[in-house]
Amino acid sequence: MSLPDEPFMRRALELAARGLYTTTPNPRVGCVIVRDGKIIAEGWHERAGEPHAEVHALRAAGELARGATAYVTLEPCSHHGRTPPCADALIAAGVARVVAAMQDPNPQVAGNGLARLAAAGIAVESGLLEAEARELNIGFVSRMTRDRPWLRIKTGCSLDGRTALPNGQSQWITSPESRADVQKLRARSCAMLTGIGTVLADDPQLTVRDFAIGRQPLRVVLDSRLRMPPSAKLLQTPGVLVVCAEENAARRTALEAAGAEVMCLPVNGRVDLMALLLELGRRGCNEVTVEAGAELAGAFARAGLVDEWVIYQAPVLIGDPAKGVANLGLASLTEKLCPTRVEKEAVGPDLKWALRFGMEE
Ligand code: AOF
Ligand code: ZN
Repeated sequence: MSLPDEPFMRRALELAARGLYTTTPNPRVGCVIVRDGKIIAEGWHERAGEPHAEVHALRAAGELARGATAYVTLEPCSHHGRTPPCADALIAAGVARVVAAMQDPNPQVAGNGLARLAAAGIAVESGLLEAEARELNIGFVSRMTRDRPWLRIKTGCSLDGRTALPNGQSQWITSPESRADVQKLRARSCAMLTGIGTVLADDPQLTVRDFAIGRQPLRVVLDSRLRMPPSAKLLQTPGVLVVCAEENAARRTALEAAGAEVMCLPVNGRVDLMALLLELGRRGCNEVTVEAGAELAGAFARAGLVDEWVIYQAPVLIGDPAKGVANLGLASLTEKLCPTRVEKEAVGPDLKWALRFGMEE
């Protein structure tokens, strides 16, 4: 692959990112078609069930696609899903060369798309800006390779790592800018997850409210003993799953009447976190964001299930005896959570940390 290819793939990645909030359960994919060093057509995947990125771009290119190069952020598909194979569409259009950023981790494709193009005599390359492409679809890659979503915890805290007063009050520690940024995390998530403690203390909605994305994430509440009140604000928007560890017919009926789906996934008297993530994977969840207190955050961390921890740290002090970020139950400092990658950026007056733990290659 030569250097001149890179700007075209960057443009394709930019187009792919336009689907950040809408493609779920499908990946975000962009495509540009280039002739004589110029972009003649662009496309991106917007919504599952609608045409893939390549099809949009090929339609825009028309006859000019013959002999052109297509840059795609994901290997063109070779299977009949909700839509026909993009590899066939590229072959039919007479494209001469296809450059992909990465292989499709979907086992139904997994190299077959590129192989089909090559068999048709098309020059095929893969791996250009692969890290960027994987990052854009980290949740899709997770679900395809591990059968479970990418699990992100979001925490808002003070400089001294406090998330709430002992009486539960937590609104607000971080700035409006941080809270607006959290709306973006929610919007890119397939599901938002919280615990019954947070529901009882804050009565959150966990919805996307700052902008319209045409859907709301599934809202999941871990509620071992089904204490969730049917009047909880969460239930004002459809799409709530309450997961318990103990059946209670009367409470189940009341929650179901309030519109919730109730599911029992017990292990040793608590909700089986791994079983829950596998269930969310089966439902097509790519990215799941946890907004919860120290107990649930700690439980995911102790189970080794946290892929990413996003912490909005406000420059304020709350002091003892306020609540901390997570109950990790460490016996020794050798057990402290050490991320494999750390990024930080300013968000308004706050500092946003993104700690990575999962799926490093
Ligand atoms: C592409 N280009 O733009 C996307 C692809 O049900 P379908 O037909 O939408 O197929 C979904 C699968 O196709 C998805 O799981 C992934 O493997 C691939 N997504 N492929 O060539 C695209 N969105
Ligand atoms: Zn396709």
